[in-house]
Amino acid sequence: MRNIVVLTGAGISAESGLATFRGPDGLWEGHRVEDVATPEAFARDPGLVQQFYDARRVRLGEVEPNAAHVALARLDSEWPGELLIITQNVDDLHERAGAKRLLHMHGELASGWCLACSSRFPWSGSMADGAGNQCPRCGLFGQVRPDIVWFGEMPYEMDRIEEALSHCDLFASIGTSGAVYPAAGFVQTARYCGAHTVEINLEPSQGSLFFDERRYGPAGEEVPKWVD
Ligand code: BJW
Repeated sequence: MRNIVVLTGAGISAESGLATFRGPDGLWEGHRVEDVATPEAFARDPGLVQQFYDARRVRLGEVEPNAAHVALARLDSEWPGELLIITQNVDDLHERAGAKRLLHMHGELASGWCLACSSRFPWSGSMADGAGNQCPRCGLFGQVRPDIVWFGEMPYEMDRIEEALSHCDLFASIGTSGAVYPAAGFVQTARYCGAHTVEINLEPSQGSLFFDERRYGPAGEEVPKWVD
């Protein structure tokens, strides 16, 4: 066993205090994620969408990585073979725990994207506040959007992901419901290419039948046990 790919979703950050999307607390002020995380929603009501991400950016400053993030960072630092952590999460808890071999396929809360000049840059403030929404590169106001992959948009680094999936020996999926593609299909790609597949979740996901091994319980307990 040499090459490992780990896919993470909102469930790995739940014990840090960040709400998942489709759980009982998965609504933001009555909105489903499918209603705010789309280019159409942003075109219709940019203020609402900016407030959704502003609130999550503020919340991110109040939480810490948990034992599952720490265990994966340890795996990253100690594993001698290839390893790639693909997170669907837009939080920065993996990197704050020390993970290095990591990519954010759905973007990052702490990144802004200017629609006027197309540049991307670190972002920590509010975007809903028009006076604060100034691109640090071109200087225009009101053109910075969250650097987040919404429904209908192409997730980041798909070529690198496909390449890693095609030659991994072990694929682990942690804390994701398997409701959103293309990430939900990664287990089938890895399995087709010969990998052993493991699911770690509170309960069986929508794709649970595609996994060779299933471990059910809180990520903060199950991930350290699996890494050990
Ligand atoms: C715990 C726990 C604990 C709780 N311990 N576990 C095929 C069929 C039909 C539709 C499509 C299709 N292919 C594409 C689509 C369209 C669409 C899609 O998938 N729609 C579905 C609703 C069907 N996909 C897209 O539009 C994507 N783009 C795309 O496909 O481009 C074209 C393309 C084609 C071919 C190749 C490549 C590309 C883009 C998707 C963008 C998703 N964006 C969001 C929001 C933005 C980020 C943000 O705001 O944060 O990303 S949606 C939201 O869902 C977010 C998440 O990353 C994503 C996944 O959610 P996740 O992480 O699984 O969270 P939950 O809440 O669903 O589940 C949490 C899990 O944790 C649960 O299972 C709990 O049990 C568990 N859990 N506590 C362990 N303590």
